[in-house]
Amino acid sequence: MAEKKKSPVLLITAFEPFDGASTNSSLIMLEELAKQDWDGKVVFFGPIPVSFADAWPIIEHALNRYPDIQGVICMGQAEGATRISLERMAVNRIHAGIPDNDGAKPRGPVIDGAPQVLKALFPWHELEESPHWECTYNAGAYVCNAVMFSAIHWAREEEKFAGFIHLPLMESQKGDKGLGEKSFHMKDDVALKSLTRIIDFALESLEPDYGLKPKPAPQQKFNPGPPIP
Ligand code: PCA
Repeated sequence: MAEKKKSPVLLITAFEPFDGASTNSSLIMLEELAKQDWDGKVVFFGPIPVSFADAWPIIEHALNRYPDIQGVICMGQAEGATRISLERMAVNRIHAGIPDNDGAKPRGPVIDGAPQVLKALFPWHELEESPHWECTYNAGAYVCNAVMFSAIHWAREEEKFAGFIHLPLMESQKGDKGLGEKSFHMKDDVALKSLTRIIDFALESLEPDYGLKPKPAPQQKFNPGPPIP
């Protein structure tokens, strides 16, 4: 009998390089993560353009291709970070300090009329502590924050889950002239092992038993009553 092909429940994305760099740590990690066996539960998608106009529509289009998808985790690079940052909130504000890869430098709300702040829907605060990751509360006001805000907004409407992870530079990026030599560089294998644990945790949190979503009420037993004479 042909086995039903598994459909993924979690989409993970990463960005292309930006601001004169030729690498992006999130894309390096996406490629490594995609080589691992996730039992068909995770789909990896990238590179996402560093574009205020195109990034979220491209991710949303990808999400719509998978009928069983429950959540999305977007990853981006944060030069200067010394740990993996599990972002816990996004602000409804765009304030680009540098142009995006389309040359745009917009300012204004991410989504008109939406709340000022949206909280990540993965319960990162319930993940065990590690020297390699931490919960953080400022995803900036550039493309990553805008994508995070849009992803959470989508997830709330669709009753799904969304989160954002910023990654430090990786050791394998040393020599990229578009990045600061003096910035902290994390060992690639440390980042990969940490992200593997973080994604496993995200998958656990999507299980109905974890309790993020109310369980469907048990079916009422239908009592047909005595037969009609
Ligand atoms: N980092 C940028 C955008 C793309 C990326 O990887 C940011 O933090 O907004």
